Amino acid sequence: MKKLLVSGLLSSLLFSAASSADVLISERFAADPSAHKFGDTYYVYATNDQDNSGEYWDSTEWRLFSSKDLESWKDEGSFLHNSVFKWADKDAKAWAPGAFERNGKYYFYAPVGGNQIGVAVSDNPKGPFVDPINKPLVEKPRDKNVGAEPIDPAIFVDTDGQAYMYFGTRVPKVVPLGNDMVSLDGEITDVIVNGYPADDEKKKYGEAPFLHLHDGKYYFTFSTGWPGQIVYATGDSPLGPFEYQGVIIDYLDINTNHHSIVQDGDKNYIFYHDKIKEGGSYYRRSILMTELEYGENGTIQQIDLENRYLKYRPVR
Ligand code: FUB
Repeated sequence: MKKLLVSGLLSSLLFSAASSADVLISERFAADPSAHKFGDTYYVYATNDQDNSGEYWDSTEWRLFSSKDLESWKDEGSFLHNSVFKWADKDAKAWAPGAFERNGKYYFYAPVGGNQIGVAVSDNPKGPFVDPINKPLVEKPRDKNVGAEPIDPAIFVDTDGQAYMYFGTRVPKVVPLGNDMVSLDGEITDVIVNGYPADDEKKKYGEAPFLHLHDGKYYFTFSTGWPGQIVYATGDSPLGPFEYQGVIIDYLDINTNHHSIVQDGDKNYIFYHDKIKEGGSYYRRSILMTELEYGENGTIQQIDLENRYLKYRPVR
């Protein structure tokens, strides 16, 4: 009897650990999750690693996944090809996207190749998307101060309605967007992060910026490089400056990392990629998600990578 009780307790403990553990959102290889909740559905816009050459991130289309409950996931297919951008090179690589919903329209921000970011719009999160401006939203060398590579766009809209796009490698960049969400409304400036761990180049900004607001503080999160930790810095304005705080996801056994955060009521979730699935590699990555928790004084608790319980459940 005592034994039964103990094993019952153990399995319920295991079950509750599993329910907050890492969920694999697809059996397909995909990366660079831009996760959102639109209405009652979660969507993840992603880089399509399954169909690249296996030797580089050279897919030319983006993939979409959806879920009603964050437990079971549906593959919505390759919903957008770079050919939607008529000005783009036909072999231009479809890299880490961003997305945003505003006034019933869905905006998709996409690095095409390493020098341009395009924007596409749709009435439906699954598309079809069209290019409303017929030119890159950001382009090197057309625009000043885009940095080494204008890639990895992420959108944040502040409480006053002002939208910002974060992007860039090696030096993080930010630019205000117009109310139409498809024009720039100011200069591209550098995002300043102070207080990095003492002179450790590896801890500095690499790529994959993201911004969110929690309890009145602005959290600037990013990957520190190749390989990268996902770290966070906080500030009093979406434009910074930010003060380095610590690590959210430590180095994984892979040369890139890329994340996004979904706020859903009082729950928060982090989506990221790893090469954890069988057959995985630097170019064949898998998207995972888990709960993100805040500690005291607005700290973010580091994700426990030792005890990941991986599961994948398709929508039937
Ligand atoms: O998927 C190609 C590139 O790898 C992304 O743009 C980076 O963020 C890195 O994840």
